[in-house]
Amino acid sequence: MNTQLQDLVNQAREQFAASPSAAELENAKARFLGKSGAITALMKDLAKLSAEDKRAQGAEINLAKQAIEQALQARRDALAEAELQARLAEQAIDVTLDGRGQRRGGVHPVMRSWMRIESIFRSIGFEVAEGPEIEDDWSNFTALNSPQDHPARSMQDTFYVDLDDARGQPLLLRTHTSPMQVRHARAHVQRHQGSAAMPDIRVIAPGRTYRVDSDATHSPMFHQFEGLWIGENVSMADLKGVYTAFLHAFFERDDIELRFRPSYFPFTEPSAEIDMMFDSGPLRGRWLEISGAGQVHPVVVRNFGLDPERHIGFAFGSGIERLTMLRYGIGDLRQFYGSDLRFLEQFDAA
Ligand code: 2U9
Repeated sequence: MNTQLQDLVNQAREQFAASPSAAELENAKARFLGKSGAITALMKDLAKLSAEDKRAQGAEINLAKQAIEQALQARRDALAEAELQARLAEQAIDVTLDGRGQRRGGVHPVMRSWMRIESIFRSIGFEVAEGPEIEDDWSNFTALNSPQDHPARSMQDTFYVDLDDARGQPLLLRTHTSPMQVRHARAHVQRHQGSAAMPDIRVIAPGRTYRVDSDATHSPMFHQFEGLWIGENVSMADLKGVYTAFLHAFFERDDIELRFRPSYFPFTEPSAEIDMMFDSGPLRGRWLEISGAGQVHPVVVRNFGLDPERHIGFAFGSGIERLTMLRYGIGDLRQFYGSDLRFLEQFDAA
């Protein structure tokens, strides 16, 4: 190969080696082997030579062309290999790492209480009603004897939803599960319309509720359950009997005393706060507020579709977090919502 061709081959090798990517390598290739590349130009010049020189020169150019093609292929292979290695390094997994394993989940302490409450009340003949967390104004307030602009509404400052329902009523996050009780009671009354004697309404409504309230003992979202028993001869004495039986079962002990303190709720009259006291243990001798309750207000009974002169009964409402805190001796409500496994794991075997 003459020195001119040898120089060309060397130049090609250098330029290929200096091409850092496939695209740049293709540009370098075009400078030698492309339509207006150096080798192609030499081929064209052959036309001017005699047949003998053409053969000799042509053979040399072909040698040079083959050398350049070889160098090109070698560089292509090297670039592809480098790219593969880079990708492998980027996606490398350390197969010597320990596996993540599978942890067993546990039931949240508030849910444990919820489940206990349902099973205790079912065992004494109550149904369980659950329903929506977004309610309309009538079901959450008006049906429960808190008409619009009634000052009692401010006892339950609530979250309004930026929408009205189909009838133009404001929608809100329920402040208690009472609207579910109203719905259940109305359906019960309709189902037994026309029959000689209506079976008693006996139902609890557990669920998430919402209020504008936040400190160590109040959370904007909390769980409560409400109970309702309506019949023809159901009294506050029955309320005391039912609630005492519930507390004995819930805390799994009988040394619990109860007292009713007069109070006010728009949906009950008379109304009471229920306090309880343990006769032993660390909380011994302290009255603890545990629930609100009362005889269902005649306006509410009428909203069930019943005659309040004939149908009477009681309702109560208790916070599930509060009961859970007393059962396990938890001091701060916010621990329930912190998702701290060290806290939650303590209840796995409870
Ligand atoms: C209907 C009629 C009346 C339910 C009641 C309370 C008193 C009460 C609070 C206790 C702690 C809610 O979780 S809490 O903040 N509840 O004080 N609730 S009487 O009365 C009803 C319910 C349904 C149809």
